[in-house]
Amino acid sequence: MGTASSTRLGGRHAADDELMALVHEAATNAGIDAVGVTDAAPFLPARTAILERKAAGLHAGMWFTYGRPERSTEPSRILDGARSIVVCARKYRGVQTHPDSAPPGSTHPDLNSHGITTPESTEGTVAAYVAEDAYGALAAGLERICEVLRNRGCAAVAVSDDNRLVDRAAAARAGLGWLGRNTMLLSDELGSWTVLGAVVTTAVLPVAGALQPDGCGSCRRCSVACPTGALDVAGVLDANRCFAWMLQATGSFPAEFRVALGDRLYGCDDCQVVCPYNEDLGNETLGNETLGPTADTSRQPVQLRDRAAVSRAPRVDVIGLLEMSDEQLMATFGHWYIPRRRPEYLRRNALVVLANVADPDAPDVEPVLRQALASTSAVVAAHAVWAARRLGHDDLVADAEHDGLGGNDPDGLVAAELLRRVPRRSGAV
Ligand code: B12
Ligand code: SF4
Ligand code: SF4
Repeated sequence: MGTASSTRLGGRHAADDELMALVHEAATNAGIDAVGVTDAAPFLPARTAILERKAAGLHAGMWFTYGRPERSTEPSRILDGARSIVVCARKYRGVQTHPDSAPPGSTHPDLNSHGITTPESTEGTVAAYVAEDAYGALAAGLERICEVLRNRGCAAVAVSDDNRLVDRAAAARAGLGWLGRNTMLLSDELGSWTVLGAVVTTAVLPVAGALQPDGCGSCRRCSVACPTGALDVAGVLDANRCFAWMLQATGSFPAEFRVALGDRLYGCDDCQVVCPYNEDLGNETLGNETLGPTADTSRQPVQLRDRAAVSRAPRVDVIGLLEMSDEQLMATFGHWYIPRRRPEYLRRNALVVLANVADPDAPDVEPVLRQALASTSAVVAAHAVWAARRLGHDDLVADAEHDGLGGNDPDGLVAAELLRRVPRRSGAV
């Protein structure tokens, strides 16, 4: 069983402290907000949790750490002779838009270098971490720490959001926070708007950072706010119901969740926005200030469904996205996790958002629907059928059928959409 408590303090050397001081200095200089150290013992509770979720089908076929749990919970598989893990958290700073720096070839000059804009009415929201290169900045910091350790003759390997390590379990064991009801690593100081990473090393470092007690208490805000009920069981996420996964999965977007998806284009932050530990980013406008983290919010209405309240969520114009060529789209959004690097999946997400948010009569809606209905991608054409019908543009579907819609439909995706009953937007004729 691993530990984060100070078990080696009695035999601690000045050299340990000096090395840790250098590690902290490297981390701080790289903008890392919290550092903890744990030993390299396997993460057995996490392995059990992964196996249980797989057995229950809650992983929805995801690979990541679920693919080979015996590897992702065993640090010595990352580095032979591993003795310690330096675990780091970096808080993302919120949305920084740079309207003047449009990517080359962008059809929408107001897209910034992260492809983010704030257009009039056809906008999709994007998870807050995407507004900046949170993982890139963290990875640079982890590399600095590796250099410090290698300079002392120790081997060191950096991992972050990598299939080889369960980051949250490592962070919790290193004392960086507790695992919340929403499964996020949370702390009093940083909340959960953090990305996590680790340096696995052969150095024997003084374990630092005591295990933090649960801070959720009787709070249930995240469970109540989750639009799909993915967090009904405390600390257990049902990925089949989680938008963050659905938006990254291959195939058709599950029809039963398309309307509930609302304007989410990439990722979902709802279970973090409502968390009282995150009040500095996102939920300050929700009007729930009087509720502390231990308040019982069971079935109390959370006003998150007013998407405007998520005032600092990054946004992308989905019309602009749908107008882009494959090359433009990948140049602008290629830093996102796009399944199999296939632009059709981002277009799929954009069509569902378009159907949920666009004014059906807006002049640029019809052209992008026509273009999508004519797509050679069955995924795009199928979701265009749904979007057109939801927006009351059945005539466009009829035209497309006349022009050979579904000609390239090996998996029957378009055929299935043509048979589906579509919930029409109110106001759409
Ligand atoms: C697979 C994955 C996903 C999947 C599944 C997430 C899940 N909860 O299982 C999907 C695609 C849905 C996803 C979504 C998101 N993810 Co993700 N994801 C991962 C990944 C690759 C593996 C996670 C994992 O191992 N899950 C397996 C399960 C068993 O572990 P766990 O989720 O940590 O669960 C622990 C708790 O449930 C706890 N537990 C068990 N029983 C109980 C009971 C109670 C009562 C309690 C309180 C706890 C508890 O023990 C479990 C094991 O430690 C990690 C990166 C990595 N390599 O670790 C990133 C990671 C977890 N994701 C991250 C982020 C940022 C996100 C999103 C916020 C992105 C977004 N905005 O869309 C959302 C958040 C959704 C959410 N509430 O989790 C960060 C989290 C940072 C943090 N502060 O916690 C990570 C660590 C990436 C990183 N390196 O920064 N993610
Ligand atoms: S990310 Fe969204 S859908 Fe997933 S558990 Fe959190 S609130 Fe629910
Ligand atoms: S919203 Fe409440 S229950 Fe959910 S993670 Fe935050 S403090 Fe815990």
